[in-house]
Order: sequence, then C-alpha cells, then structure tokens
Amino acid sequence: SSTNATAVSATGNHNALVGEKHRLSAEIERIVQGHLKYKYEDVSDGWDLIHQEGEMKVYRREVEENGLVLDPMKIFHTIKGVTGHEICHYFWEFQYRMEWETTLDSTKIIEVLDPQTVVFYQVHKRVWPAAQRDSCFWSHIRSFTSSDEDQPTWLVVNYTTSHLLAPIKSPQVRIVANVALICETVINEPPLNPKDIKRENIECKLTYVAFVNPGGWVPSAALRSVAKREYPRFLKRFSSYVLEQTRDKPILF
Ligand code: 16C
Repeated sequence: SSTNATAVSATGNHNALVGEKHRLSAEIERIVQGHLKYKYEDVSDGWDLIHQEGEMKVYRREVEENGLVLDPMKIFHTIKGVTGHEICHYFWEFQYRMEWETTLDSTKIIEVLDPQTVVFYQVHKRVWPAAQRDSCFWSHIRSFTSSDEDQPTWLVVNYTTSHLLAPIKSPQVRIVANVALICETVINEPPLNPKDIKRENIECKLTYVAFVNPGGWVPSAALRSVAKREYPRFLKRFSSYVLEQTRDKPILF
C-alpha cells in the first residue's frame, strides 16, 4: 500500500521484484502502449515545426482548453556516439537528475514500485509572476526488441499520479504531465565482430513527447514562449550531458 512507501528507499525495497504486479501495473501498461502506438504518428498535420537545430526538430500542436494552453510537444533528435539504453539510463536515474534538469528546485523519490518504476515528487523553479509548480509522477523504464531489429528500443515514461506523500499544497500548483522518451539505437557500418563496435559506429534516434497541463492559470503567450525556449534547451543540455558522461565509458548496449 502507499502508506508502506514511507519506509521504502530506492535501494531498500526488497519486495520490488522484476515483473511484480502492483497498483499501477495496469495503468503503466496502458500508457506505455499508447506512446508506442503514436510514436510514428505523422507530424505534417496540425503540428508546427517551431525550432530546428542540427539534427533536432521541435514540433508543437497548439491546443487550448478554457483559455489554458495544453500544447503537445514532439521532438525528434539523433545523437551520435550513444545508445538508447544510455540516454534512457541518464534520463530515468534519480542520481543524475539535478545535473541536467534546469527547471527544478528539488527532486525526490517517494516510492519504489518495482526495479523499473519509481514515483518522483519534484518542485519546479518559479517563473515570475506565475505561481510555483510542483509535479508528482510515476517514472517507468523498459526495453523491448521488435523482430526486425537487433538493438532493443528503450523507453521512459513519466506520468502524473496522486500520492499520499505528495499532497497538493496551495498556493503551489500541480503540473499534470505525460512525457515519453523513446530511443532506438542504430549501428552504422557494423564491424564483423560486434566486440569491435566503437562509439563512432553508433547513434541514437530519439523521440520525446510531452503533454503538459501547467495547472492554475498562466498567460498563453508567456507560456508558449517559455516552452519554445525551454524544450530545445533541455534536450541540448541533456544530450551533451549524456555524451560527456559516456565518452570514456564502455558502451552500454
Ligand atoms: O522531461 C523533462 N524532465 C523530466 C524530469 O524532470 C520530467 C519532467 C516532467 C515535468 C514536465 C513539466 C515541466 C514544467 C516546468 C515548469 C517550470 C518551468 C521552469 C522554467 C525555467 C526557466 O519528465 C524535461 C522537461 C523540460 C521542460 C521544459 C519546460 C516546459 C515549460 C512548460 C511551462 C509550464 C508552466 C510554467 C509556468 C510559467
């Protein structure tokens, strides 16, 4: 139960076995499958290319509900020299979060559900004059291999959840988010012996999608300009962070 979670730490939950079912298993399965289904969705219709930089393409679809901006974001990027496993590892693991994530005042794990799934509570930096935002979401990492590829696809999904250890504390406003990072690894000019694969032979093709409801009220124009600036900034900073971390390490396939 979630009350037991108070005693749980990232390393201390011995009941969190691989594949074990828990209260969020069914929801996680549904949300993960939803992201995989839309991964190849066409961005020609209704999506605007709002930023392009090297291999990175940032798309946005303008959506408003009752005057609140809910624009979905979709980013495609190709990063040379890293695998999808490496990208997802650094995105999912708590210990690296504050080194690349610039929108946060704090982050913590409030529950470990299984070895691939934790619940985060994060407090975001305040953007003046809007109220401060926080977020509480399950974060799930997994890999799978489809029959026509030899390199597994890796994915991380961050999806808002409510939690007894993360009550909403007004005037702080809760962000509602559904974020997915999906990574495929490509091996170029593969050497005969897989042991000879070098970083120069590999690249990661990633898709990042974010459905974020900022909650409360934020002026549309201000929100759109913050988003337009911050999403590319996040992906540039995060990818150079992963490149820097992995450069001299053995490749994690
Ligand atoms: O995916 C990202 N980060 C993950 C790990 O933290 C996780 C995050 C989920 C929450 C996503 C919502 C982020 C909203 C930030 C609100 C504060 C903005 C602070 C700006 C600092 C100058 O999946 C990477 C997330 C990259 C987010 C880019 C910023 C998006 C702007 C949305 C604005 C929300 C309203 C803020 C009020 C003006």
